[in-house]
Amino acid sequence: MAKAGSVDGIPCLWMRGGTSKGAYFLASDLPTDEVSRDALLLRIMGSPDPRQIDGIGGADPLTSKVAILSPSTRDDADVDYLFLQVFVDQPVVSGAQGCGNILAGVGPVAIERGLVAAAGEVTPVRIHMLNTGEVAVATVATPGGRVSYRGDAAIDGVPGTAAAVPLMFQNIAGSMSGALLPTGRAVDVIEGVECTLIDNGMPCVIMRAGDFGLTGQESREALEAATGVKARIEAIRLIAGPMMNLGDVAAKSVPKMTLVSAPRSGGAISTRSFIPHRAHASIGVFAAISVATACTLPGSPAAGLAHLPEDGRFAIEHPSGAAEVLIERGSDGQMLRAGTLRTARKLFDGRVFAD
Ligand code: NQM
Repeated sequence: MAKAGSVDGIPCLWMRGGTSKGAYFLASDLPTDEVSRDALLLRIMGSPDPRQIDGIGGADPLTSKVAILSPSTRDDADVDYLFLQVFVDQPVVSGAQGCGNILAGVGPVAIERGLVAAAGEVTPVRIHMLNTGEVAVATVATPGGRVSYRGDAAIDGVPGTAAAVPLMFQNIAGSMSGALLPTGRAVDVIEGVECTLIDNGMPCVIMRAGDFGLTGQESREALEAATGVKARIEAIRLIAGPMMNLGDVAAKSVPKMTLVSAPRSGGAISTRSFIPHRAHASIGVFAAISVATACTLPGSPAAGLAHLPEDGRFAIEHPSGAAEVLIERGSDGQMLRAGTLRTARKLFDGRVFAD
């Protein structure tokens, strides 16, 4: 086995997972000590540097991501998955959030690397998400016992089609905040703005775009250029963090900040998200599930704008289309299950160098 940082390089799969891209490693190929591991990952991705010119990161938070896989420590899971966000322009590696897009690549990688055996035409892979402690089930196409990335599933934000990777989740409410609504309310007013502080897989603050003088249809570039709006949103985020049991969030990538407006393309609601300082090109998986859940909370900013679907399938509109998520609630309103459909693709399998 190659030693981390050695001249022989480190085995690495570079994958698209949903609308993100990242480096997938086996934990056994990385240092066990977190300080050494994080220093190595910064070096590999080329951070801190806005261009990540000396690394493989894509100079965008959505393409500066890492998944670390290991055999599962739980009986009800096949593989453990740790997600790490490698900040682009700061020397920070954070496990303080999960990622449902990078999750889409974990099942295929677990099979490619022999952690899970293919089982027929499709292989269900139970993934223990170490960041939040929950188990997701991914279904991977494995015709002839090999992972197939080809297929006819399309997701907005990714050109073309690929094999579907359905993802199902249970018990994700309060993933990092301890409760679906960490303040116990569907609406809190922060800095004069009505917000829903919610965590159904991802801590999110959901506000009306109109309360910031926006239509909610702005492009990613226009949002990134709106410095006054961004400063207001960041002031709200810094107050919301402790209210969501996340502590001081000044240097954290949570909570995500999402602006909602009425749907324009037949979906349930329209969104523009900050993750938290760059505008998202689409929307995160768990953020979309959290937004869909907020749409069902009477009196919340999202509920006032949403068109609720009858079948639990919410099309969450975003800057590059829509993400469909499934929400199932029990008769008592309890969250039962959530899910979505993603695709993933192996882009490169090789060794990455950090000397
Ligand atoms: O919410 C971006 C992404 C994500 C995270 C981010 C994600 C999720 O789109 O589950 O997928 O929120 O930083 O990859």
